[in-house]
Amino acid sequence: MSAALPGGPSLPQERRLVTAIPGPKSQELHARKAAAVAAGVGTTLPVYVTRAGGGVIEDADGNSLIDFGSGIAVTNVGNSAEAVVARATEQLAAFTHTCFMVAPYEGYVAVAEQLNELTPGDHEKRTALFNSGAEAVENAVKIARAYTKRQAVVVFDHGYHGRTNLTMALTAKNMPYKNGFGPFAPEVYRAPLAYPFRWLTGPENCAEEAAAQAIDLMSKQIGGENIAAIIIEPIQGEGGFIEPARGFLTKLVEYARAHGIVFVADEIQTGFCRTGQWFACEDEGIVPDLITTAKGIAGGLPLAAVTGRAEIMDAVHGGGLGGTYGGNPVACAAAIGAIETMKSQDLNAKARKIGETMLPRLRSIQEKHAVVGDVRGRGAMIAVELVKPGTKEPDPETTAAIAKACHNEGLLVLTAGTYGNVLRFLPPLVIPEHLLTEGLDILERAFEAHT
Ligand code: PLZ
Repeated sequence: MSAALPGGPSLPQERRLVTAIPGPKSQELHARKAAAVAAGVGTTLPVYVTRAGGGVIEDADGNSLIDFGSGIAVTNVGNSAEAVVARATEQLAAFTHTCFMVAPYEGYVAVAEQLNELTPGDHEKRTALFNSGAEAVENAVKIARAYTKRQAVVVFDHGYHGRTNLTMALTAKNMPYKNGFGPFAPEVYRAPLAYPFRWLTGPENCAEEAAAQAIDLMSKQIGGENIAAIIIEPIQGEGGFIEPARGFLTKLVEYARAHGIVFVADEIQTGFCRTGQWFACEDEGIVPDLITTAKGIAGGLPLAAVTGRAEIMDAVHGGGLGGTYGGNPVACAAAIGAIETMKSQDLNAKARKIGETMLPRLRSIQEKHAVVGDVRGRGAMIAVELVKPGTKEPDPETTAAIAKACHNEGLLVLTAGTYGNVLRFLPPLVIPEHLLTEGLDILERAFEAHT
């Protein structure tokens, strides 16, 4: 093993290309990957990482790339953030695992207390911890079913909730998530989403019309009294950073309240300061009954949670929730460090500032390039949707070409969307301003070269 220097915030905050992307060492590692790792596990950009921190990722060839991905909205506090490293290291040396269900420890309880306090609503709450986002969503369904004694679950077009069997059923997109992996879990119903850019009658009445259709589906096809949970991302992540038209979420909450349905906000991608607020549903004053979190919660360590109304959470019989690793002590220590960092560095303000820098630049790109159909997002969760000029026909080819051009220039960007035609930007919230600007310059040049 090579004695790698520590990454984290002390890593030089600069873009530096010393080889083609990917360089020879990364290519060599990628050949090893092909021979050793299952082919189904894909890679967006095969540069093999040695260190990361602040707004950069360093690779095995000594290249330093600007990070506009945060490992899919995970390293909101940056990679190897100081407080995360300090607390997780201390915990590693004290003990690594006892299993909370066997012999408990304070870190788990402390994370639950923090989540109960930080999530929307001042009602009494409880939290249960898990390992991944999908596991949190599955458990939210279990809890809602136990509480309501009903079975049906309502999700939305373009929604993403995970890759396990139940969450595949909840996820909308076939390729690559579901194709060939059925049969899927029953009692899952998909309703229309208020997608302003693609709503057939235009964005003006989108919220109202989409809500009416969703409510019609719930009342006529399922029956409100049979629905355990409505699960929705307040801003859809994998679906293409779709902000439901304002008013849509509120109408769903009203329907849920009127019919005793548990309203679940999946804030796995939107949570922890990503959108400039602790949780995206705060923006419309929505108080979910249950909220699922993961990703940004622990600065890169695997941790997830379901937090919600005490009476709902406590409806499950003793021993009904758990798992060997859920709320692992090292992940909990990291979460405490991450939350501390979000507070002390006011990462909500930083996320809003990132949005204020990015949105005007992207709108000016939109003015010059007709391929940009829509620019949208909140805080540091920003996207552009690409279409064939003059139409709304998705343009996944140009999207892929621009992403590749950015990668070649040392800017890591991700794509998303049901049609693969969305470029999404999720920089770490601690990214220095000069890297954000440089990244946007690279993106603009990529649009100039490819459209
Ligand atoms: N809910 C809203 O965004 C994970 C998926 C990447 P896990 N999104 C990234 C991929 O291709 O697998 C996600 C999400 C929302 C649930 C999940 C699932 O979280 O931690 O990946 O299980």
